Amino acid sequence: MAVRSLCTGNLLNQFLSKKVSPATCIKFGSTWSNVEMGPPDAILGITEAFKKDSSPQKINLGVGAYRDDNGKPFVLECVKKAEQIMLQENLDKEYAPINGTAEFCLETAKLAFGDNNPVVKEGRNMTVQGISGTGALRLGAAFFSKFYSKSKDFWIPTPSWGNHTPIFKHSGLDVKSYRYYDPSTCGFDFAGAMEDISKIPEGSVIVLHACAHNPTGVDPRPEQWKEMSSLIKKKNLFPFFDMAYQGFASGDTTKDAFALRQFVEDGHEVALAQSYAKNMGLYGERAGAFTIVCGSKEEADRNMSQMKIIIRGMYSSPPIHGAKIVTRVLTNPDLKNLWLKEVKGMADRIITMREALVAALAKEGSSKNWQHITDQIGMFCFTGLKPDQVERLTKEFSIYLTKDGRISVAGVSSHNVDYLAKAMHAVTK
Ligand code: IK2
Repeated sequence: MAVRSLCTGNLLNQFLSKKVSPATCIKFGSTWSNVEMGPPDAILGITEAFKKDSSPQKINLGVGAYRDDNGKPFVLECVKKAEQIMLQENLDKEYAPINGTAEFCLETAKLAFGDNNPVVKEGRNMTVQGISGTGALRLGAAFFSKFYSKSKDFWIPTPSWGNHTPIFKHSGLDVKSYRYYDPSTCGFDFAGAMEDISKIPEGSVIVLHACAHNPTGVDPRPEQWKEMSSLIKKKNLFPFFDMAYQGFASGDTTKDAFALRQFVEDGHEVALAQSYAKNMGLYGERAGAFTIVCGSKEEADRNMSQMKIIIRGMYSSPPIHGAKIVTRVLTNPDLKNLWLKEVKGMADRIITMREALVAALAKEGSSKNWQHITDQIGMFCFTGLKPDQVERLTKEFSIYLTKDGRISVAGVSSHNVDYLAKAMHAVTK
């Protein structure tokens, strides 16, 4: 009976005359028989391969998740304390408002733009909770796709976080790219970026990593950001910031918000996606936000009403637990101070590991210039390793990283840094 309902026509006739088996009939006759196996995710697929490796020395430098010096996932103390408070409050599990709670959105906007920024004081920020940074980007993309009439072109840096292109394309936007990284210096191609930006058609959207650029770890200097801001203004481009690492780059949340705040001061109407995955270690809680800086509160209210319609049709309302943790941490002065110390602690450990890796490479006798490892900032380092060298690292040393030579420095520890340096030297000498 199952076979009869699954296959039709010639296939059914062949089955009835016993020329094909029921299994074949179901396989080729089923509704989804034309769905091909997709490739594993470029980043998350690495963890799957890492898990299967039985080497005791294996290292996972693929995914961007912070690890302590013992290679263990790290739950921040401020988060644990916030959760203890929440447990005592015996909270309910009611739905959040469509756009997230007002308190979460206000605190998140204050963190990005600054407590006394006129944008927040005048209520010109349309801020909604997003499902972490990815969800925030996706909401922004949906809003631009529907309401931004000047262009459908989103210009991202080369290279950019691998998920930017699918997120924007999924909303029907066109993704184009401008020069950013210079492989010859493993640093920022400022001249190339400025030249390309000057050629982007007016009205286009330009995507900027606010700090700790992923995957390169290469950020513009403050004076370069200022020049980029005035060119982007002159060209009438719309700056769309992705800030997934506030505090994680330098260890200072104010310093890491420099570019965003500079653009706002320069009079840009910016869009912003934020994430608490890295800086509060809330990876799986999916807490983030999307903001558009508007011309007035009234305009922000109108945008909000439309954004709520988009969210309602997508997932109705956001998850509550992570957002409640964030709100507790940011509104309780003791917890906030503890958080700021813990973010700095994570950033400092990463900076120390960069230095340790360069020192260990020198000790191995590497004559290559590895200075870019310490020049770059944030969770990732674009090592400059070529695909064949990456392949050797994985095959011969059980060290897992993305094909483009990116390593998550958060996966380096005082226990594995010498082994990593030895392996990097072996494949580059
Ligand atoms: N935007 C950027 C630039 C990011 O790097 C991320 C997080 N990426 O981390 C995974 C990896 O590259 O290994 C995000 C946005 C979104 O992160 P989330 O959705 O987890 O908040």
